[in-house]
Amino acid sequence: MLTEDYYVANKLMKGFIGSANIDTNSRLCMASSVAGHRRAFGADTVPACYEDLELADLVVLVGSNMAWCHPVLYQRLAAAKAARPSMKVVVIDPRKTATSDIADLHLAVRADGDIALFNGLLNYLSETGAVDENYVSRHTSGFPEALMAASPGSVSDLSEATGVSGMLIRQFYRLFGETEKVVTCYSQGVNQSAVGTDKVNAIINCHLATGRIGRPGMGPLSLTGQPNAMGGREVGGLANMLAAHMAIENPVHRDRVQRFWNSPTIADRPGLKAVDMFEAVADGRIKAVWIMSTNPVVSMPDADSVKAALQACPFVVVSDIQQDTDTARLAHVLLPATGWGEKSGTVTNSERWISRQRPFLSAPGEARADWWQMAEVGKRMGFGPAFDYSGEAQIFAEHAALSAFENEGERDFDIGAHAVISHGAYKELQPFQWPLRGDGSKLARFFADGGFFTADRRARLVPVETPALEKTDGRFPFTLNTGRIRDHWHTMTRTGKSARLSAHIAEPFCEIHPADAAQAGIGDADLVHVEGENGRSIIVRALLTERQMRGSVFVPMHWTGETAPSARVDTLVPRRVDPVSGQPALKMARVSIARHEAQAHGFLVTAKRPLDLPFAYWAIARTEGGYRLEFAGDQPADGWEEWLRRSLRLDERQDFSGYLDRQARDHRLLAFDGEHLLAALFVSPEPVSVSRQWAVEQLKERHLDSRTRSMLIAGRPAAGRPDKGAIVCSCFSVGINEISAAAHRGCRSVEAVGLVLNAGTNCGSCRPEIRRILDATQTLAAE
Ligand SMILES: Nc1nc2c(c(=O)[nH]1)N[C@H]1C(S)=C(S)[C@@H](COP(=O)(O)OP(=O)(O)OC[C@H]3O[C@@H](n4cnc5c(=O)[nH]c(N)nc54)[C@H](O)[C@@H]3O)O[C@H]1N2
Ligand SMILES: Nc1nc2c(c(=O)[nH]1)N[C@H]1C(S)=C(S)[C@@H](COP(=O)(O)OP(=O)(O)OC[C@H]3O[C@@H](n4cnc5c(=O)[nH]c(N)nc54)[C@H](O)[C@@H]3O)O[C@H]1N2
Ligand SMILES: [Mo]
Repeated sequence: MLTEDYYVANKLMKGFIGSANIDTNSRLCMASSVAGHRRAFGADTVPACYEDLELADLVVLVGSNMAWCHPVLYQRLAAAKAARPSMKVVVIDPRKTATSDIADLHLAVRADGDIALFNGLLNYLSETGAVDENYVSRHTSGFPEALMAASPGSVSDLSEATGVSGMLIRQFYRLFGETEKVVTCYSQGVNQSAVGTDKVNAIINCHLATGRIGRPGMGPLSLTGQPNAMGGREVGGLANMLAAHMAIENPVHRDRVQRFWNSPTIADRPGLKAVDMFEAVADGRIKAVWIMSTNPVVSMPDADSVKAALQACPFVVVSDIQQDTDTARLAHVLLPATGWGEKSGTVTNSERWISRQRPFLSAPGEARADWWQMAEVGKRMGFGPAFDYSGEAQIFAEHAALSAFENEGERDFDIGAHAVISHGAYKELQPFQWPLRGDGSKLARFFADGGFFTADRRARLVPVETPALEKTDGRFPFTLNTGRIRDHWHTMTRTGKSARLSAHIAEPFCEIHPADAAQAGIGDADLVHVEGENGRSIIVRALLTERQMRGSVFVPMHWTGETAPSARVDTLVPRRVDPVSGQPALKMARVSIARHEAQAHGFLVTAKRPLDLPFAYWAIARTEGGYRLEFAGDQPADGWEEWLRRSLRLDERQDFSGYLDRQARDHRLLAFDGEHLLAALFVSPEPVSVSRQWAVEQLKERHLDSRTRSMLIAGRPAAGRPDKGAIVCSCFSVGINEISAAAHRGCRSVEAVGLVLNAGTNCGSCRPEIRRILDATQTLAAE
């Protein structure tokens, strides 16, 4: 959603329909940051900017897998550290992720142990004289109370509460205490928690107490999720906001916005937040819902209840750019929207820079801009003049004018300089940072000299209680952590269509510590059955790794009914929300794990998408020229050959070359169309060991002679036909075997690998993995 889309949605709902039952996807993503900012600063202000990452002497990354999720910014940080190695990076994450690649310290904090850690830090700063008394007394209130709440007595044992050794904690505290220029970045490991807002404030408290805010190289910096979550926040798209950073509870603000919109009504109280909203759909309080640019049947907690709610809802409208998504399938009316590359408008990034997004493709079919769809509905509801927009430029100008309307510096969000922007100027608009006021004044950073947006212009240090340790439950002994992988975006409606992006990780998985797996009798590449407290379960592939802490497992959020129906992880995540922000605790569910037994395991490479998949587990991914399918379950009643024929719509005349090892119960079936491979099926009672990348590439090869065909049956490359192994660099399709070979030939650095293979030289997001492969090769060589 571009800012113009969000603006029209919010105006239609709050000003004309008169309800605040509208929520942006930020509820799942940034709501705790918004709430934390508002509690501390009086407004949803991001005080710092990206340059601060380069100017800092210490960068603390909390609950952020920046290497995979903000790869461009991460590369900028990595470059800054490489240029100035004295700069320190600390990563705080229960898992050791790719982001730890550049970390001087990794604190494997236990789930939600962050508050104990930052409360402990506040204490330490106070005890060691690191508090900036001058800043605290001139610009803040609440310091004594915050310190009291953080007092050492509040936790019996800091190591226990955080899961981090005393030695590491002391190292981190000393570093933070001694370094003036500190930036603390945080993301979903902080926000998506039942104590998310408190986590945000525990972090901000440490910056306020040391006065390290708003100056070059210093400050808290919330890393935004969606490319334009910030735009959604600026127009007030959240159920509890109004518009242009004004508050729905404030009668002066309501009156002001209503006068500006010249609207018949104005929502006078916060609406239902996303989780409550779908509950209201479920129990019939809400009878019509318009879902735009989000796929809640996959991404909401307790996702099956969301699905059931939509199935029972009398009127469901979905605007999407894809015809088939788990949510679009439930729509009574499906509206085709223009997507990235086709639509025009503006977006705001994490450091408050607003940029134009310009279309370079024409809209396909009947697709229309999201704002246009809503404006047309507004007009037909009789609100003509208010929605009679000539284009995005006019919407943007109105949004800019509202930001400046009766704003005497009392509101942070002010882009009044563009209040009367022309179509031509909008077309040419260059990126700019907000605020950019009518008089042209700007501000790269906020709050170096106070000036907060509270009534007394002081920041609030919020007293934050350290939560009690979660009790472990005998039946559900594991913490389920969820999140993202490098090459997929959320519910994969776009990245899932790309063979290249699907090559890196083609299957849903569960990261488990090897010792936990051993106890549960789970081997690497087995399937795991993960069961949640709500009795629902998923089946995914086991990935044993010591980068995962004991007692916790990690499952990515991306797989859907389209791509792996047994792997929709949000079906297990309860509807537990942060009481302040309403953001769901998506990083913390209680689960049990067990080995999933299957009669047969299969791997299929096919030129056509297979239909009819009667298996307990399957996961499909695009490849160049076709698909790859992993599956496990019972043998179809009519046998593998008949199933394959049916599934791929092959006619009777189609011949199979086959191989059956009765003893091992291994089946291999190949189908060709002339010299091209149509399908290669490998079935075995154990997880199939076939080089996947090599097999997938056979779809592109010509298979003339029986020798290469027999190699295919054997499931391994013929001599002289290299197997690149699993893809590491998606930009240049470079596999792990090629990188290991380069390492054996003497490449010692990521740069050297880049020179010979190109790997890692484009987007850079595979550089941490390349380094790990080099380290592993060198360790092996040393042994
Ligand atoms: N490749 C890719 N990039 C993306 C996206 C994508 O889908 N794919 N989505 C975008 C969006 S919308 C978002 S919101 C961002 C998210 O970006 P991130 O927040 O960086 O990504 P996540 O993987 O959700 O979670 C980050 C980390 O939080 C850790 N974590 C879990 N629980 C805790 C805890 O209690 N404390 C701490 N300190 N850490 C914890 C997890 O182990 C995980 O490594 O990524 C954006 N970028
Ligand atoms: N377990 C777990 N669940 C999570 C998270 C997690 O870490 N763990 N993260 C949460 C977070 S931070 C986020 S941001 C959400 C993301 O969750 P969603 O927002 O539900 O996921 P997307 O796949 O980004 O859905 C976007 C939809 O919009 C469509 N679309 C794309 N462009 C356009 C457009 O221009 N117009 C229209 N109308 N449609 C368009 C896409 O095809 C897709 O169907 O997931 C949340 N859910
Ligand atoms: Mo997000």
